[in-house]
Amino acid sequence: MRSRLPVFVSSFLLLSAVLAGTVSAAQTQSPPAARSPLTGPYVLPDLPYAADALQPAIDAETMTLHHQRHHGAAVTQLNQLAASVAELRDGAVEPVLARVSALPPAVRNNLGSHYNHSLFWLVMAASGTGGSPSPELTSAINAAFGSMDAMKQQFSLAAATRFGSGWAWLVVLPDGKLAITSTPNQDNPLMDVVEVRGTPVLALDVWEHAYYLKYRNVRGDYIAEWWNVVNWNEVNRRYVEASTASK
Ligand code: MN3
Repeated sequence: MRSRLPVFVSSFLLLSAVLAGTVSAAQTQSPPAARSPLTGPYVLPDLPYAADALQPAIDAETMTLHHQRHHGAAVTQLNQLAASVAELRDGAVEPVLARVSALPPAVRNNLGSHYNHSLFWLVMAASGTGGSPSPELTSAINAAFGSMDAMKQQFSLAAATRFGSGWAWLVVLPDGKLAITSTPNQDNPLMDVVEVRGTPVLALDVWEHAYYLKYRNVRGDYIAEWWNVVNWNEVNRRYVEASTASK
């Protein structure tokens, strides 16, 4: 035991120096360049389908670039940020989003991107394989919006009118009701910086990188086609999970 003492003492001194601000936390970690999506706490998830599976709604080139380059870049950035932001070291997502206002803006952008895209891939499926809205979800949609068509119209409008880059959401509010909202950039309804907070059950990425190769500037056509690849089985599952948690 005695032989471990010097290590303990030097660790203690280093920790004291970090707390005192004389050594930055970053200096105690691997240099950022050494981190990658394969070695950091955050990992780029595989797509749950082939890159061309959602055609014609989403073309294979867009899907590959979107997943590998855009989502991939956010994961790489997060793993670099984890060197200096203690909250990111264990790969946590939801609890960090809930207090993101207290953290550097890069956390809001990159952890938002990672959460949003990870969800986006899952709430889509090849046309004809995503099932349909469950009786429970349908009944909640009817209660909140009047009908499935009215919900789709309101969601599509939120997506179409989001100025610049952002996302449209169907969320379960803390009181268990459904609502539609949209957020700019990579913000999402789990963050403590948005107007409407809730648990997302459906998400649509309306950044230009999500549709420009195929649809050019016509975001409305992308939104209309996208409804054909919604994975209702996953939305149903998330609705049950979120509405149970809100009770
Ligand atoms: Mn995107």
